[in-house]
Amino acid sequence: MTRFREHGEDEIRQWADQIKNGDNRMIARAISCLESGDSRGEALLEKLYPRTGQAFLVGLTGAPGAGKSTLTDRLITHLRGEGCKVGVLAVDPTSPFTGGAILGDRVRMGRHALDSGVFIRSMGSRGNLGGLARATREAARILDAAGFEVIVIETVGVGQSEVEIMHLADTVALVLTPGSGDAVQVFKAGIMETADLFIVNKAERAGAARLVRDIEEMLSLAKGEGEWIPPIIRTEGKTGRGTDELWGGLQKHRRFLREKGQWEERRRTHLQREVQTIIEETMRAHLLQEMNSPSFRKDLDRMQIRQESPRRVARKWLNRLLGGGEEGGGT
Ligand SMILES: Nc1nc2c(ncn2[C@@H]2O[C@H](COP(=O)(O)OP(=O)(O)OP(=O)(O)O)[C@@H](O)[C@H]2O)c(=O)[nH]1
Ligand SMILES: [Mg+2]
Repeated sequence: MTRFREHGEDEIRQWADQIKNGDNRMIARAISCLESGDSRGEALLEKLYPRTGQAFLVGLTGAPGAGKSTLTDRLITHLRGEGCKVGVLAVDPTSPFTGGAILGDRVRMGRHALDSGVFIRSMGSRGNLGGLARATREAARILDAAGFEVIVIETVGVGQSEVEIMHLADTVALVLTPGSGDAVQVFKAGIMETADLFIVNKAERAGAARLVRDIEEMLSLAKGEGEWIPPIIRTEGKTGRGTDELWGGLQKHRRFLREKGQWEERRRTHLQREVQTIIEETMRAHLLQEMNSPSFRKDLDRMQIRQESPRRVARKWLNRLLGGGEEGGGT
């Protein structure tokens, strides 16, 4: 944080202007900074933050190979037809690749590569999920500031990772496929509740109708009066069939949230969660550092010979972490 000053204000301002003008190369550089922890990323975000909050953030999740990228590609084409700028962040928590495109996505969405109204980026984790979620959220903000109106965040899998990533989306769509046993998995993992839309992709396959019925059944158990009832949308990524309905469903959900006052509420919840996460991660890092100190090892010794209790030691270190000073062992 103290390195802020090293990069001139001018450099950051200029860079921010280039991003606001939609310069995709500078956007890419900014995201790289955020991924690597380069302090210019944080400085840029400070500058750009007032400009953000405009984009519609769509989370697209589902099992590997469900067709998320194919559908995203269809959605891009559809939205470009309406003159809408689209950003895509393909997040793969299991992949160590960052900075470029994961090969498959380059193939799947590559035809938009020369369109400056489209920005596609793959983001992988270098082992730390929290870091990936943060970088993704911040990358979305860069795109938002650059005037991308719809930002699709594609993430793979079923588990903690995409639940975390989904906490940054306004609308979450879950992609399921016939015959994969997905629906049951999803139900068990409690992911049902986080989905605002269900997409049954590969709908040309036998078993699609059955999958729709299964989802309907689960939904009827789960949802209460007056709440948003997630639509089930059949798509065929391969042919593009259902893309209109998919975009229609996303828009409808956005309208619903706005009309019910849930749009701002959801975003406030996300902001609170974001701050909480930053504080928790920072505190944890400090704590682990403190626990490596000779002073903490002395406390360990004292606890072991029963001179001090764990609670008392914990309180002492908590006070220190919270800036309560060196109260010693007397509290
Ligand atoms: N039969 C059929 N195949 C489809 C359909 N949509 C996509 N696929 C194929 O399914 C495969 C996986 O599609 P992707 O779009 O890469 O799936 P993904 O969910 O992005 O996969 P990961 O990013 O690896 O998790 C590709 O070979 C697609 O061509 C569809 O509607 N029907
Ligand atoms: Mg994909």
